[in-house]
Amino acid sequence: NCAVELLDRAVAAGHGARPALTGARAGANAGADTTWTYAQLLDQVDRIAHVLRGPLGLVPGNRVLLRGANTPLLAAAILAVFKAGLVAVPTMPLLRARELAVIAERARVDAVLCAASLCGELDNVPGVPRPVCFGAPEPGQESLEALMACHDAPFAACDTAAIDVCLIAFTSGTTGVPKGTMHFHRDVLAICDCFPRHTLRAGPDDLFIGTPPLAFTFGLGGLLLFPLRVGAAAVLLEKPTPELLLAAIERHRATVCFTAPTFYRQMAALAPRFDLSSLARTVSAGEALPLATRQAWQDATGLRMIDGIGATEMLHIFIAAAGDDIRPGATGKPVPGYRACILDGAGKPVGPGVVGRLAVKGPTGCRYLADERQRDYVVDGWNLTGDAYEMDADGYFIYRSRTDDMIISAGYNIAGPEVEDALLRHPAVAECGVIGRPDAERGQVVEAHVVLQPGHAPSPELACQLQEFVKAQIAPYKYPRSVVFAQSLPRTQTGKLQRFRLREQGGAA
Ligand code: 3UK
Repeated sequence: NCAVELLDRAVAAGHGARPALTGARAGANAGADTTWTYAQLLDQVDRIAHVLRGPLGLVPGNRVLLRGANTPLLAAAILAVFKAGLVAVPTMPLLRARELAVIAERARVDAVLCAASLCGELDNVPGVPRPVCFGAPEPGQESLEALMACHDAPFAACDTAAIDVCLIAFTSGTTGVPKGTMHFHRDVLAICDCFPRHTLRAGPDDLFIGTPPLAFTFGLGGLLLFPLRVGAAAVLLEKPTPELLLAAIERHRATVCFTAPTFYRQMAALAPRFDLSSLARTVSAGEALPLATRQAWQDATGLRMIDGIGATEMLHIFIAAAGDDIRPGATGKPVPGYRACILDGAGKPVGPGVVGRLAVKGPTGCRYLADERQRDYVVDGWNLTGDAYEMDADGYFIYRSRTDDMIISAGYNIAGPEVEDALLRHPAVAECGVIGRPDAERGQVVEAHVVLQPGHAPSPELACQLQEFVKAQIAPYKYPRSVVFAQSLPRTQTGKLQRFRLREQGGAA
């Protein structure tokens, strides 16, 4: 049982009095941080496990939908579901009724634990069980804490098998349709023994912090499973913004930070106002790390970014580089435990310098809830990630784009992220997203959606300047023939640009 390995063993080994999780509140309660030790976390987990198996009447294998901002109680609920032999179905706090209905239906959930403030959205979801609410429930809501108060005895963990499913994680939906991926108890432990040990080299004195929701396996690993596995502590931020994250790093003296490239971009600009001297390692994942962002972060903090590609299918990061292995422009090499290769359209490996489809194999590949997906994306234990990658002569893996996002214009293959990277070097550009817009003559044309830095205004002249700026850096045929100025870009809650939404929006200005 993975929860026992992560938590009960630590307490039994005398680690009980060490801090495990700190909840950093937002809004009016800012500053009222609470910290649970390992022993206190175990107590909360056991109480919730009793509630699940007792009053809620659940039996091993039942599925529990979880919903809430990153807080110690949500973390305890996830561990309790594991410990009780149930299956956690964590959902992103920003999901709306329509998306929740799809998840609840596909995962066939038997119970719901939901933060009181987010319960309203569930009223509109047909067929989900009535939620048990936590964190200041309102009159009429069933209160998890009230039920927990009646149980103070230790909970005897369910005797699960290594290959019992404990987690159904849904992808964050860069393409709009969330896909359910099933993971075993042993997978949860496997990720803890790969990236954090070999690449991050985390230890008990680390303090983890970051933004990804616990419902996103990037956050579940980085902010809960990894810290517990190495005996360290984590700070969970309820409503992170770049400023709040920087302030929390300073206040708690965090050493390891996990977030996505967009956050690092904004944090780099604000970093001089904070004391970030405690930070030792920062991890970027979720989407490609532009060179311009890597450089801005390094200039602001002196830290070399650890880039890592992970996927919900694989649970966590499987290609990365840290320290002297870092090669700007490349994601890195397979994390020990994983193998990776690049395949052509027919499934044959290609040589260095050729762009193809990334395939990975390791201790964690998933079972999809949908059979067709399993058939098309998992071949002989190798997971196709949907990414176009290339390997250099030294075996470093270089990201190009999502396979379906590759732009084909007048016969040329153009990777949007390369054009984005060029644009981000321009001082007027804060954020950008580059897509292929259908075009009668060229098939597709490169179109850049650009959010300007404060103090810059959209104009045809600036659009031309940006086009010339790109042509001066990369092969001129890649320049954006169309430039659209935007106030903001559509992103998932996990920080990923939603290119499909840019493609849906009307054409160029
Ligand atoms: C993209 C990256 C370039 C890539 C994730 C760390 O992102 C995670 O999982 P998802 O299922 O998406 C997977 C896809 O996201 N991607 C992620 N990281 C990178 N592209 N460089 C990167 N460093 O397209 C991948 O196929 O939402 C990330 C840990 C756990 C995760 N679930």
